[in-house]
Amino acid sequence: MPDGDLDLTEPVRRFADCNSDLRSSKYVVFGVPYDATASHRPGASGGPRAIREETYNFETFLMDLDVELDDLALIDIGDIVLNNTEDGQQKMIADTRAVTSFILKEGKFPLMMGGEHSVTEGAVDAFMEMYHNKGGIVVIVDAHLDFRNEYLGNPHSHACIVRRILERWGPDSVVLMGARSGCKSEVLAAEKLELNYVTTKQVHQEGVHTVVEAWDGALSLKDRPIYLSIDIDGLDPSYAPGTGTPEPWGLSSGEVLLLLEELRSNILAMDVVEVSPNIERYITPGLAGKLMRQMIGLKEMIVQNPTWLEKI
Ligand SMILES: [Mn+2]
Repeated sequence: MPDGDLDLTEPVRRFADCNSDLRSSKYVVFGVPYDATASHRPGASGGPRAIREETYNFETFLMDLDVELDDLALIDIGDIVLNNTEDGQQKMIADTRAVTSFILKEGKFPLMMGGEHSVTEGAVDAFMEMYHNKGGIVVIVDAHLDFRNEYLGNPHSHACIVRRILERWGPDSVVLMGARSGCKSEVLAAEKLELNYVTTKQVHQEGVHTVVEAWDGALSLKDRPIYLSIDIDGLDPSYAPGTGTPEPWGLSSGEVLLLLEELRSNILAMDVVEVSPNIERYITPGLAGKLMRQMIGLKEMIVQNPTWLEKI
C-alpha cells in the first residue's frame, strides 16, 4: 500500500469471495466509514460493515452472467482509518485519494464502499489524475443534485460533491442520473454551470438505453473511461430504504442494473455510498453489495473481447 501514515483496518468479515492477495487481485474492495457531514440522519459510517455482511447472502456464481466469483482474484483491503468528525474530513479525502490512486496505478479496479457521498471527492481526484487526459468522466446516480456551493459552512459536504467535481474537472466531466431533489439555488446553479443531469421521470419515460445513447451522442460517453458513483438514494426508497435522505419516486434496481450493463466496458472504478444500516440493515446493504458483485461479473464476462479501454 502507499507510504505515509495511511492505515487500513482489517474488516470484521471480508466482502464475500475476497480471498486473494493484493498482487494477484484485479478487483480491490475497500471501505470509507465516514459520515460526519450528514445532515438528516447519520449512519452511513456503518455502510461498509453492513454491505460486507449481506454479501454472504449471495451465491458465488452469477447465474445470469455465467461468472463464478470464486474463480476470480478479489481482495478486500479493509477500511480506511479515519477521524469521523468534520475536522477529520480533509485527511479522509487525502487518504481515500491515495488508496484509490494506488489501486488504479497497479492496474486494478477499485470498488469503494461509503460512507456518505463526500468520500467520493478523493477517489474521483485519483481517477481524474489518471484518466482526465484520456477523457475521464464521472457518472453519478443520485436523488439529489448535490450541487450546493457549500452546506452548513462546508464546501466539501456530501451535499456539494457534484458541484466540486464539475468545478474541478469541467461540465463535460460529469453526468447525473435519477435527480429529483434540489433547492432552487442548486437548480439555478446547475443550469448556469451546465450540469448534465437526467431526472428519474425522464428515465422512466425514455428508458435507460435512450438516456445513455443521448449521453453518448452529446459526450461520446462510450469512448471514455468512467468512474461510476452510486448514491443509493438514487434508487427508490422501496428498493433502498436504508439511507439517510430517502426521496420518493426513484430509480428501480433494474434500471440501475441496465446502466451498469450499458456502460460495463467503460467503467474502470466504482463506489456505492450513503448506505445506512441504522435505518434498514438487510435489503439496502444487500443491494449495494450485489451491485458491486454484478459490476465485477459484467467486467469479467467481456474480458475475452476487450474494447480499447481494457487495453490502456
Ligand atoms: Mn449524493
